[in-house]
Amino acid sequence: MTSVRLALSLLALLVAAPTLAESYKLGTLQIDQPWARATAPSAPAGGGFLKITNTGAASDRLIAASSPAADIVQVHEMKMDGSVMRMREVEKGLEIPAGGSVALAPGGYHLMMMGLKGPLKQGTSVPVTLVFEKAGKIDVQLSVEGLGATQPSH
Ligand SMILES: [Cu+2]
Repeated sequence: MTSVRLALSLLALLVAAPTLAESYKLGTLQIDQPWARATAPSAPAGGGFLKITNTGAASDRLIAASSPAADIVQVHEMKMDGSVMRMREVEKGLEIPAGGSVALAPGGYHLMMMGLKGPLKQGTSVPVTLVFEKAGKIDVQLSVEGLGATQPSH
């Protein structure tokens, strides 16, 4: 009972909190809370995160991404290689299953912005174009959170 009440009050808090990051709709896809982690001045790359929900009856794939803030944007996955965590580009794009959702979050799938043209500064936003195999293109704004942020601050 106590935990239910706690969960409910947390939920109320979340609902009441102002949201900085937006939600976007593209066909049957919904993109929630796009954000990026601030980078140190000399960092060559930065990570972008968001959640993609597919309310449609057919799966789709995130096949490409780009941003004016970076030379290249790739969709990466984290994989254990023995005892070492490595990341690499997702082959053939990231599947968004019909009726399902995929989270790009620290420690897992992420957008890797490589060849940054400048540091990502907290409180700013980074425009990114996402390209889906079926749904097409959409421009989203990643809100930049603090250096060590593991999730959006709001
Ligand atoms: Cu990466």
